[in-house]
Amino acid sequence: MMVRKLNLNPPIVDLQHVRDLHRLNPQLSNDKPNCEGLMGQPTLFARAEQHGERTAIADKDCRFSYRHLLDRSAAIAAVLLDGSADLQEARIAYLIPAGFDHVCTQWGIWRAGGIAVPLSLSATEPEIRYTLSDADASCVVVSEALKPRVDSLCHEPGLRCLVVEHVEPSKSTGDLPLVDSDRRAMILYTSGTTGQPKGVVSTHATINAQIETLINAWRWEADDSIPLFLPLHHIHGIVNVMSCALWSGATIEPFPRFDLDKVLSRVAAGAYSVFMAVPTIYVKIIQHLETLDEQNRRQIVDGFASMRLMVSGSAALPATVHKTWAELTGQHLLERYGMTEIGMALSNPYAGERRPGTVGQPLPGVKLRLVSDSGKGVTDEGQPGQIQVRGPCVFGEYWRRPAATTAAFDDGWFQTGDIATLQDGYYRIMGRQSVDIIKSGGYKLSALEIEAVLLDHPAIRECAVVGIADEIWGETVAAAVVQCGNTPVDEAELREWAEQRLSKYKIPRHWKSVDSLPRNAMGKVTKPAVSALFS
Ligand code: MLC
Ligand code: AMP
Repeated sequence: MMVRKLNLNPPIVDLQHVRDLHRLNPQLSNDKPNCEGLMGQPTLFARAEQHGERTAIADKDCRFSYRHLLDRSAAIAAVLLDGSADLQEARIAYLIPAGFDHVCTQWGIWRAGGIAVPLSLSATEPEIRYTLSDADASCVVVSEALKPRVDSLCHEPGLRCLVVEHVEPSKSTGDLPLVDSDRRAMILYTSGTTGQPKGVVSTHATINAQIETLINAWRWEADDSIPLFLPLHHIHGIVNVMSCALWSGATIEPFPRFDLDKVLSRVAAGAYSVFMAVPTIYVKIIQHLETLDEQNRRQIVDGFASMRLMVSGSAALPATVHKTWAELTGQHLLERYGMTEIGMALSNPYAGERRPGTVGQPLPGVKLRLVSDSGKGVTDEGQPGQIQVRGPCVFGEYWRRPAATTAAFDDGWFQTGDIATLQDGYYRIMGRQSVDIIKSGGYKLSALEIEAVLLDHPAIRECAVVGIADEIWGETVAAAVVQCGNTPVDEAELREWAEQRLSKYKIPRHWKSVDSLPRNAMGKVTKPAVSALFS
């Protein structure tokens, strides 16, 4: 894969560009919440000052206070600045497991005026290379243990590599820049209906708005405690869990990944008041509980029962799972709907009926409408329409893709591509417009991206990737392949080859070798017919 030269010199903030963004998404200016921080630093840090000695992160045997976070992130900011006054929105990527160093790095980037680009711990080298190149990152911050994953990239001209453990605690920090809330803060890469992932750019104001609406709707408190096991290159883990907790003065217990036994032993110990996960995790826990003896099961169930809030999102929670969970624990899971580009948009009520199979009502500050195929607003009960959203939570732009940004908005409304109905005051997600988007275990995958990689295999002439309904994963990836020549393509060899190029969760679980792909009269592959091959 080709990589563009990485740029050492961060660009000057383009104020005209900021103004253009506000024109495209007028809500960025109109509904701006009160998010100016003390002394020009983002609000999160002013709040952290107030939380002072409270425990922010309980990591194995160590407890880190908000004061520790502020001190350490200032030291990291100073090293990133390296004598300059302001990173001026330079893109700083980071590959660090959940924990103290992860948070301090994200905060350090923000405090130095940079744009945070979190990398996926599951990413392969070509995927990391793509992200660094697309974001035009000037620096990658990495934990010592993960350094081998980026070693080969650190020779790229213009890319600085920084091992986070090497940042000296005593480093004098000097003045940190003033960072206005309209400045760009984060780029999250998301798969879409076009081949390669796109960077979703959020400003500090957008992120603050995404946090504040959840703090109010779900009544976050300083006494809350939450496990953090979701990946930190996606909005669910970053905003809903990590940032909401740290905004509130609550405590996070980080895990590098979802480790069922470790998480459940802490649940049994009554460690948490809030729990947020994707539906796959609830299904996995239910299956696991069935294998336990009564005493162990009871301890875990009691731990869940005593929590004040349990949330499910990122994919549809089957009504049967909602019901089973309620029978097991007495907890009615609060299902909500969101997206990288818009934060959280719909939520069942904190107080009030949480209706299984629905995603509730618009969150405070979120304006939402349903639009039919013909472009008309849907007003009739039970009629489907595409969800469109506007408000201060909505992102500003796809990174360096002005045409894609323009195409994503309809007169200031972001077009989600998700179809919903409204009945009895509750929204219900009915599906997606695109057959090329797959949701597996809460991860959004692009069939086109996976197809493009598979087509690079010398033995594959054609292929079509689809999502197949699955009880645990929601959907799993399946690939129909037409091989070149007569030598059969070996599935194990294909898988191993794909593992060098794609994150494991993108690799097809089902393969089918076919003589030709089903196509319509226009010669276009018909994805429903491809799905039928696997039924
Ligand atoms: C892991 N595997 C997956 C997978 N996750 N395969 C398909 N889809 C996935 N999502 C693979 C592993 O690599 C492994 O492969 C095998 O499945 C079994 O692994 P496991 O150990 O049993 O699974 P685990 O590692 O525990 O992962 C499951 C999971 C994880 C659910 C914890 O997928 C996860 O963290 N998902 C959350 C994603 C997320 O945060 N999405 C939010 C996007 S933001 P092998 O070959 O080794 O057997 C968004 C907006 C919003 O959507 O509204 O929130
Ligand atoms: P992402 O782009 O990774 O942020 O994923 C966002 C997508 O996840 C949305 O566009 C929806 O398709 C899906 N999604 C999120 N929450 C739900 C939910 N509660 N029910 C159904 N789909 C959901």
